[in-house]
Amino acid sequence: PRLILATRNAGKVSELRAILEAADLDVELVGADAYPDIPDVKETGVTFAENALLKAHALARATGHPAVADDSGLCVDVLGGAPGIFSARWAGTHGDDRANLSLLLAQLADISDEHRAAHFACAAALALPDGTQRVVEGKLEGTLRHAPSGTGGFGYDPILQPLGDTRTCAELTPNEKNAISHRGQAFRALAPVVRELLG
Ligand code: ITT
Repeated sequence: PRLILATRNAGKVSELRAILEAADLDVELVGADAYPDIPDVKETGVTFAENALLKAHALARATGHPAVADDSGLCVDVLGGAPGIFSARWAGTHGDDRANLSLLLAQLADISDEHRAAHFACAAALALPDGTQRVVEGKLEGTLRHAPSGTGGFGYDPILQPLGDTRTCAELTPNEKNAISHRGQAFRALAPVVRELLG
């Protein structure tokens, strides 16, 4: 069967392909780019799980194929969990990673190292055209650097240093990041569910 990757974020697409291919599912992974006429769904949920389900259902309904979606973000303790579900548009323009990261660093400029705890969160949703749905979550804990470092990954990767590492997520190889990341955890947990429901 065909499994639609219900995301238009290129960074997510490459990570999802690697994570789901390693799970060795018997599916054909097809990006949302194959369906350019399907409009973007409004992310009106108030949680990562709600938004992931909205995206998965929209693509499953529109394509007639099962779809998986990711909703994710960076949650900063000292900001009460912000940017959270607003991570992709923290500085105003959706998907402007550079502006989002700069604004966040400016907001945290006076915060000392011991108060820079943060985590990446990811909700991974599966929806079938008949309305069946599943959602699972993953989390990567770390601390925020004062300046970006590294060129890998996307989004806030250059400033999040996972607990137990001396590098930022942008300094990890793709495989190293996927092995510990919020997205890796969530989609590895979703893989057996995909296998079960899509047989
Ligand atoms: P889709 O809705 O099309 O999937 P999006 O980029 O709009 O793409 P989200 O609404 O889930 O997706 O926003 C996720 C944002 O959170 C993303 O733009 C990054 O800024 C941040 N983010 C999520 N996962 C990340 C990761 O692994 N590394 C760095 N930043 C991440």
